[in-house]
This record gives sequence, structure tokens and C-alpha cells, in this order.
Amino acid sequence: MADSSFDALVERTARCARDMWLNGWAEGGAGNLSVRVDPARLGGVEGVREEAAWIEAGFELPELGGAAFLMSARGSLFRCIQDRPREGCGVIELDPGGGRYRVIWGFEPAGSPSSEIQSHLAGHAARVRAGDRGEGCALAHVHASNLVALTCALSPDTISITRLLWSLHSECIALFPEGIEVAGWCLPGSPALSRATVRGLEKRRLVLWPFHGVVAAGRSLDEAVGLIETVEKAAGIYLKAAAAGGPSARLGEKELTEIAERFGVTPDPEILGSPAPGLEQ
Ligand code: 2HA
Ligand code: ZN
Repeated sequence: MADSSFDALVERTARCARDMWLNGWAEGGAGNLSVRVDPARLGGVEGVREEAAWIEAGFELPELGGAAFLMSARGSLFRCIQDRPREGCGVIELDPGGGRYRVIWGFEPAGSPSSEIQSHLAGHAARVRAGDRGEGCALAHVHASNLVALTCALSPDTISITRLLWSLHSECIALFPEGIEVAGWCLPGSPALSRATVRGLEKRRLVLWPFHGVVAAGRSLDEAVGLIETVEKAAGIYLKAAAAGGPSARLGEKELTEIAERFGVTPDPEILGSPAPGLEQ
């Protein structure tokens, strides 16, 4: 059984951040993450602040009233969180109405939560509405290079990119049957980006930010990272096939339906039933 202590959660989170950096998805201060944590786990933890001041969030998320999240710090280096976890991340707790938060651990010595805090919290609220509500539920945002390259090369939409990725590797439709949502381009850290992310996360666990990166949701951070590995790999396969003059062969609707049946998943019917213009075999 996994160690459920707060220290173990921080350690697993820092390892995931390092893995994302090793994958080349978190250059410099790029990337941010958040993991839901039961505030009771922080009882007796070194460095906990009992009387921190409340900060107006500027938005209200009643679904998250009283919830707490371990979150990466603004500008944190994913490469270094393992070395200095109390600097690279922190814990924020929301008030019962979900309109204010306070820092109860970390972000030392004078840091603050991720610049994408609004997308993270609104994204968690969307996942709660979609049924993901437990401790450990996680969101990760990284600059996954193959996926970003794909948005530059193809300017794809939700249907065409999902069909493309499903059609290139036999396990994609099994692992993200609800597809990957493509948001419109939005300014990093903006309320518009948060709204676009929420629209995607209400239905799916992956949202692509064109010319920027990807957001993945999971019931654990490991699961979210695994999802990114899967789509990022498929995007890389496309780029390799394109460099070799292809892809000239793809899995079609018949094969995709067979795979979905074999794995017992229900793919988004609109995506499965839509020929993706210019990308279909
Ligand atoms: O945290 O990646 O989108 C830096 C970013 C913002
Ligand atoms: Zn980013």
C-alpha cells in the first residue's frame, strides 16, 4: 500500500516533476501541477502555518470549498523541486465558499502559487463535476514538445487531432477514449485560458493549449503524467512518420471500434463517427 503521509505525497510529486523535466517538457520555469490533499494530513507537519491570512482568489469555486491542494510555485523549476520541496511547491487551502485561499505550507521563503492557479483550481472544479473528487486528484500542465509542434504544423481541432492520434497507435483510443480537447489560443495565465481549460476538462482529461502545451487530469499525478506520455508519444510518432513522407497507413473506424470493444471503453461517438478531413485514411 502506498504511504499516504503528506511527506510521501510531496516526495512522489517532486519525483513526477523531475520526470516531466527529464522528458523535456518543463524547460526553465515551465510547467505547473496541483494535487488535492486532505487538509487533515498536514496535522503535525513541519512548517505548517496555522494562522495564515486569507487571499481573495478573484473567482468563486463552491465545489472546492474547504479543499486543499499541493501546488507548484510560480516560476518553480521542475528539475529542482526534489532538492527544495518547500520552495518549489506549497499547499493552499480554500475557504468554505471557495472564493478565498490561504497558504498553509511551503512557497518558502517568499514565493506564491503557480501563475496558472486559476486554470488549476477551475480545472479541479470541472473534474469534480465530471466525477473526480477524491484525494490525490491531480492536474499537470507542461510544454510537451511533440504536441506543441503538432499545433504549429496542423492547427488542429478537437476532432481531427483526436482522430489522428487514435489512428497512429493501437492503444490511444483505449487510454483516452474521450479524446483530447483543443482550446483556442489564449494568453498564458489568463481567465480566458482558464475558461477554455474548464470547457475541456468537463468532458475530457486532456486539453491542448496551442503554441503552448498540454493539461492532463488524473486520479493521481502519476496517472496524469502517464496520460501525457501516451499522447505525447503518439504526437511524436506522427512527426516521425511525417518526416518519412507519411503517414500513409492508419487505423480506421472499423479497427478503432474493435480496439474500443476489446478494452471495454466507450469512445466519444462524435469523434469516432466523424471523418477527419485530410487526416483520414
Ligand atoms: O509555469 O508553464 O503556463 C509556467 C507555465 C505557465
Ligand atoms: Zn506553460
